[in-house]
Amino acid sequence: MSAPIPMRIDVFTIFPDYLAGPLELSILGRARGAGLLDVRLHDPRDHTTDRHRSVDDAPLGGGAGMVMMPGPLFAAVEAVEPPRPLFLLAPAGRRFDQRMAAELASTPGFSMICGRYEGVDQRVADHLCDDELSIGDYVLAGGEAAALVVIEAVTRLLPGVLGNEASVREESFGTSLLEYPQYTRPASFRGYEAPPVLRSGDHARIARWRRAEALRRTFERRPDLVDLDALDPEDRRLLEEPPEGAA
Ligand code: JCQ
Repeated sequence: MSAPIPMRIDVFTIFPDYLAGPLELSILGRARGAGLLDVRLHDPRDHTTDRHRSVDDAPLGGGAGMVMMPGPLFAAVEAVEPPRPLFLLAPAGRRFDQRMAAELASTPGFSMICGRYEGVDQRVADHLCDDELSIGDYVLAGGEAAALVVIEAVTRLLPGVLGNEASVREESFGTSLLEYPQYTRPASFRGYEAPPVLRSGDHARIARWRRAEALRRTFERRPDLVDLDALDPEDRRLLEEPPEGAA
């Protein structure tokens, strides 16, 4: 097999060093080394025109804080014509989730702009970006940590990145279930016992137990993920029957 074309992700950030370290390590470092991932960092400060290389200015109309200027961001993007869609990372964006990670992983690439300070000139969202993306309902100091989250969630889904492709398949069986609890040796640790079923050697029983635990946990912790009416009869039975090993 010939080498695949790597997924290309362009990131526009005034702190490229923030991302450079993590991109060298673990899964991201390996994916890049294997030619599966091509991340390109661009600094809007390299596209400033004034003596101070300014990327932000006071809000029009007054008020506290600083706003990222459109000029350096437009110029940085136009200098490379990065892969699209181009996303602005912002708390007001569309929520990034596993489904979007899988969708993006199936494309040749995409790009992200990291906002900083109190915000970004609205014309960047309106006339430069294709969409706004949020990784959750909290406010970061800037989009860099959010960009890293998106890059990592997408990269681990790229073919050839994880050693064990089965683990990606397995975690998505029934796409939206939480995982069953995992144990390793020792079976008894400080008097805390791993579930005996896991040492039974009965693989069908173990599979049933794991499925039941995944269902039970999801129902307890994330009822929003479970559509009881859509459960298949076997899953419904597993969810209704008392936990194995219960008194
Ligand atoms: C992303 N969830 C939170 C912070 C303004 C574009 O304007 C802003 C961008 C940020 C950085 O992103 C986040 C974020 N998803 O805080 C403020």
